Amino acid sequence: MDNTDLFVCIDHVGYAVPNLDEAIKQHTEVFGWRVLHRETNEEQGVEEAMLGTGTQGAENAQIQLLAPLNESSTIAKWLERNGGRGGVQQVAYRVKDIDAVSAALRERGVTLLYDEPKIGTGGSRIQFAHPKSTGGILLEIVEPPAGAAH
Ligand code: V0V
Repeated sequence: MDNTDLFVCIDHVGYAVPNLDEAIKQHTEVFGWRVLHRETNEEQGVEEAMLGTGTQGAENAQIQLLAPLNESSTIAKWLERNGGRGGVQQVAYRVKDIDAVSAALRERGVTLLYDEPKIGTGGSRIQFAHPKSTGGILLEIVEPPAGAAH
């Protein structure tokens, strides 16, 4: 796989937030985003919302609000380290073939967190690169579900 084939675009930027409803209120009423999708992901320990603009659908880059589902959630740990305040927790790159991109990244020395991709927003397949191997950014790679407008 050559360099030009790795990523399609930025899929979303993930913000850790202490309270999902309050964050949604701010991002919709102040910033004018709209909630495109909301779900709970038990495995990832998050309650989340995907935000987009009124004229754009999920094919465009989105904002992902991530609130902790419980105290052992990775988002709870992140917030604790950040003095309880929200902030950018991750950047997600969209890919067409997560298995091929994962293999290419591993070959290039990037540390991926999972042996196999896990299930993310809306049935997508997701994988993460550890911040220690990306220059300090928690990088998600996401393959949208088949049939999604991506
Ligand atoms: C930790 N570190 C980070 C970081 N989290 N650096 C940048 N961005 C982050 N988000 C740093 C931390 O400051 C430490 O640096 C070092 O990494 C190791 O810290 P740690 O105490 O081991 O941190 P943990 O235990 O919180 O684990 C970090 C990892 C964890 C990345 C392994 O957050 C993880 O498993 N993330 C992947 C899953 C995830 O984020 N799920 C929630 C989103 P020093 O102090 O050693 O220098 S779910 C989602 O996105 C979905 C469902 C979706 O998009 O579809």
